[in-house]
Amino acid sequence: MRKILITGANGQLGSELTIELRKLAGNENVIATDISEPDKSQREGLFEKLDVLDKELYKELIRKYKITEIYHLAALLSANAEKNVETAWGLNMNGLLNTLDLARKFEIGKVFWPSSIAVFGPDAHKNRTPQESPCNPTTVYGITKVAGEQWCAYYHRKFGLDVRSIRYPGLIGYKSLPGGGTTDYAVDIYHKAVKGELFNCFLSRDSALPMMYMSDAVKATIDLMNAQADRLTVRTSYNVSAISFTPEEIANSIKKHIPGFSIRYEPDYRQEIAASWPDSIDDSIARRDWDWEPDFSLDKMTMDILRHLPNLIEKTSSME
Ligand code: AKB
Repeated sequence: MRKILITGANGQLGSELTIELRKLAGNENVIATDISEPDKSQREGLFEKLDVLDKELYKELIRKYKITEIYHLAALLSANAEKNVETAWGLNMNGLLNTLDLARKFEIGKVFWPSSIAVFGPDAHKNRTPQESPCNPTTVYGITKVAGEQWCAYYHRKFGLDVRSIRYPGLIGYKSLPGGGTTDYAVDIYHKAVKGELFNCFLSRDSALPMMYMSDAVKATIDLMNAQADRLTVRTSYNVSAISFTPEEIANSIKKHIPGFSIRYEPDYRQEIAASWPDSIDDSIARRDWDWEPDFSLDKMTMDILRHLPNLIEKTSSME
């Protein structure tokens, strides 16, 4: 019997992954946790308030629900981390170490932890960055991801813990608001477009970044967690790739449906972060090891978001 605990369940990925895992494992077998109050996506099932730095409470919940699988998603993203260096280091590192240590002690069957394209820095290949590239990030977030990957590999090697990980590109969903990442302009842009507002982009028009639609991210996570352990050759974290585009390209994709949409470019400190990351990623190892394949192109994603987001915004504003 699977008993799943998710940390950071109110976040962009957490809220959608929780819904999918509940469909697969049953509402009564998925315990969503977050440091903040449960949001609307958590109404359907079990929810517990948890600060992942509170190891005693974390331990109690694992014991109480007889947890067999953990998805540890609680973290500060890149742009917020640059503004809160010590908090980011404390949360991103100690949150992971608490998870790995408790998983080992309670013999948790599988652990998932998200890494990021932020592990790469200016010395990595810009285009189709290979799995085995130098990992010399220039951001505190990237440093926590490189160290985290090494901790995952260590716990796997030393204790046999089945911890699996993906280097996510920028994740784009319409169900939750941006969460302090550099790639989050590509979430906000759809909200502004649907509301008929001008979008001020904090990146420059030609700043290409690897990106992925949320439904592909959820699929990748579930596929990796379902893969046979003996097929997995990477125990740091897998490169995965779906789409790559610039702010100008996503704006043009939106303009096909909303011709009046306008964007202004006002790059700030986040442009420097974006410039240190790859433009696109080579994910051939993930394709080989666990048959990874994305479904969404830029235009397909835009169509899907613009089909659903207006209803969601209408519903939210009528509830306010
Ligand atoms: C961020 O922009 O910080 C994240 C990431 C690429 O990991 N979306």
